[in-house]
Amino acid sequence: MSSTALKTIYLKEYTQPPFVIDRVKLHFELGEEQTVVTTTMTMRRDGGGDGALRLDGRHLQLLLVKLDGRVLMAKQYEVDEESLTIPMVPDSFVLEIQTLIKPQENTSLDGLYKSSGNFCTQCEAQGFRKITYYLDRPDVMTLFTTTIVADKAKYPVLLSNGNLVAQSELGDGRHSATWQDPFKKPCYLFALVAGQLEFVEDSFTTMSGRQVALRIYVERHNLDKCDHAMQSLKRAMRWDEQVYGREYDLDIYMIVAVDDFNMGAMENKGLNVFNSKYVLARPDTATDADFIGIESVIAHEYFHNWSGNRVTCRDWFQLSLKEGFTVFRDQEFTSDLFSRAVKRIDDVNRLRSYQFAEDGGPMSHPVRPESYVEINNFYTLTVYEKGAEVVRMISHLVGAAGFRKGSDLYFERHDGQAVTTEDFVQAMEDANGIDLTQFKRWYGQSGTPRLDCSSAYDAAAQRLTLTIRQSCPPTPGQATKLPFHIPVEIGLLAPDGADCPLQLAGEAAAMGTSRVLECKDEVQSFQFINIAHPPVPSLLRQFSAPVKLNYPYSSEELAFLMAHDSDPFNRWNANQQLALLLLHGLIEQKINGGTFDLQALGNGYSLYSEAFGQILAEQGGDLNLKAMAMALPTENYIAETLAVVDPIAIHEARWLLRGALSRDHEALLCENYENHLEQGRYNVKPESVGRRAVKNTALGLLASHDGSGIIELCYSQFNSADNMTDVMMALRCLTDIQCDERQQALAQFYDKWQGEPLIVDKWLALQAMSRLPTTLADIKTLMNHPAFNIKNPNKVRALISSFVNGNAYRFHSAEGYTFLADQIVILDRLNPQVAARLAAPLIQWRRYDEARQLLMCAELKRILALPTLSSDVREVVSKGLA
Ligand code: B3K
Ligand code: ZN
Repeated sequence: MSSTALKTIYLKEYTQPPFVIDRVKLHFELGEEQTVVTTTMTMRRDGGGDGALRLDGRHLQLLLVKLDGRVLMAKQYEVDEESLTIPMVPDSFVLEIQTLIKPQENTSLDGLYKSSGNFCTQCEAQGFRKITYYLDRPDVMTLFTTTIVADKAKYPVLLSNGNLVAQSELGDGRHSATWQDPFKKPCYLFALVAGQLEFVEDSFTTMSGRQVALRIYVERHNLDKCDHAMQSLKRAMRWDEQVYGREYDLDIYMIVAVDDFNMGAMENKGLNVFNSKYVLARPDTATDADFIGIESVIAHEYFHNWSGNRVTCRDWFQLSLKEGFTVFRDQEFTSDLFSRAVKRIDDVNRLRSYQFAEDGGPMSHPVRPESYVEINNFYTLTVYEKGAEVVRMISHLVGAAGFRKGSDLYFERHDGQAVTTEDFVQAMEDANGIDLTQFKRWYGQSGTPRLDCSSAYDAAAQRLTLTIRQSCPPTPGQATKLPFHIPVEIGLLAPDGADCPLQLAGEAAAMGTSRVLECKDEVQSFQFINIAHPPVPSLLRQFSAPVKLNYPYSSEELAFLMAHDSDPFNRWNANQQLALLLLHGLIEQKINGGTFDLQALGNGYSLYSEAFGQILAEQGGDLNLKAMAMALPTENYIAETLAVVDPIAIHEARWLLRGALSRDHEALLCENYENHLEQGRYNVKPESVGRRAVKNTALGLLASHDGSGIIELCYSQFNSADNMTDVMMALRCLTDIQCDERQQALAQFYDKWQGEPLIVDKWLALQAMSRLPTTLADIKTLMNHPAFNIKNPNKVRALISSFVNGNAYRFHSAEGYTFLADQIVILDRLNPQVAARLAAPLIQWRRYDEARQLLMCAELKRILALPTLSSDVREVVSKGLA
């Protein structure tokens, strides 16, 4: 896109497709110089009318158009940058189109492209139109037959969706394979892979007794890193049968790992293409977090087979229909297999650290957006993570059994269809006999709602009145909001720490000790009776809604909740809120020009420190939870709670508090380190992961003050560890300390792993996240290192995204902003999707002080002034400045 005009697409302008494609045959001749694609579509008009046929297409060289076997002359059709239009077509016809493309030159990694010499595709959302002219929209579902022809020596493996129905040798060194997909699908789920790949194989017997072949295709040297992915796939298949009653529907399920990929993975029917980061793992090459991430992404893509493929989206405004629901499904899978509380804390941390910022910034949009310029800019935390929260709230409202009834009805009613979020909610309503009309505002209103809560205890009446007032700040295009339907799960803690039985005024008896209050009005009061002593409310248990909750807790009350709340999420959250009170105090001291003085903050520090000591002293229990309780709020979440963000003050305040805790509890931390050293062979069972998490969190804390022997301890863990989790933590600590061991360890690590791209990414990311003052200079040097390649998104994420999104302390400077803008400009020409994503921190400029605002805006304006700019970057930057 070279002009400055952006074309906006609106949900309200949706119309049904005027044509149906009953069948499509695709024929690919893959070559080094060029690839020729022949597309044969059997089509008919739908819904009357006699309008022209307009097909989407981009960057295509059109070779031939045939209508019902007759070649059309150039004057019989029109071609522009975005489409091919044939003014006159009969009511039903066969259209054949031949296009020429150059996958080897495609650096956008969208459409057909090459990665490590192999051909692969990414068609969601609109990559198929870069392969051939087509009705590239998700509500056009078709039966696909795909033939691939290629040089056999270079591309021995030829894959597409569905079942392999024919193979042949062509005699000239080339061979061909034909795949047929028996399920109708939109073209965004089409996939093709051709290359030098090998596979590991396993099988799965479905609940109805069908055998499914499972294959993971990788480059030969990675064959020994597929086991975890394969086991994860089988666990996901079983879980979806048990929890949702969903069975796999083809005879083969294939996963291909590629190194160059814009996102995590893609759920193409029967042929998932994955970023190798979410497939490859061995104890010595991948961390615990990598193992858990692989299991969750493998499951996510598998779950899409029903929530996305069998039932797909009518249009791209409905993206959260498949993404929000599938994220919810993968979250529940991890909760069931790993630890519910830990998973919830992880997800809420991400939501509050990143999605809240998006929802409060210039790109804020509803879970179901109303308009977009570039759909790829809407694969966001809001559509995915907040979308999952919206599905989770429905599950809170209808309960687990009601949710299953709703999902059964949804899948049964809409199998083979392209539908909307309305259809999803309708199924939940119909299956449960409830009215979710008001609830649907969660799909249409953007912004993070705020709940202001207060309570009043009446000792004479033994009654507690809890008042909840909801509001939602204005967001772009939405000045005012209507009240949301919010499930707020609560409990009340008696002075001895036990949960009070809950009885609302008007109820005959108490029911349970935790319950979901349904808030629908701007202000609502709830009266709990038979409460003998003033209780401490535990609000928003399990984080039952994606909101910002305020309640005037004292430090003592928070310490009390930390110790006694029966809801593990809220125990952790009380810990975070108590730490936040301290951090806010410290940040204020710094901003007011003073020096940090913990003692000037009253008894807050002693309360927190005491509670922290108790956590360290605890024996047994969920060690993963313990590790999380040992961690202070993330810098990004702290920023989220401040009116004006000062990243330097935030980092330094947090660092000071870490240091103080670490000094005051040095002995206990050392004990925790020693007591949780691993015995036996590495495994990723929750207990083992938890032991490493506690040990390494202790190490990290110890490394945040200059205690004696810490460098030696880190360096020795780095050298002796038999697993990547321990190596990485040791190296991460060293990367923050200026010492000889830092240089040695970084050099040793690179020497050892330079042949493994995913491990080199870790090495780059650690250096980008360092708190040392030389970080930006080091990054600039690393950009010229053979380890870096700007065309590879994993490398960009490792070195650049880690820095700008995860190292606010070193990023927020004039040099940091200029550096980022420079990279966006370079990347825009290579890979607009990746470039647009990088702009996220800059468009948040309104959150900072005036000096930073000016610097950030100047960089945004510099980008926007460029004569050529992709629509991806242009949309984000122009909305960012609006
Ligand atoms: N559906 C894909 C994302 C495609 C991104 C297109 N820009 C992966 C997923 O969410 O499962
Ligand atoms: Zn998805």
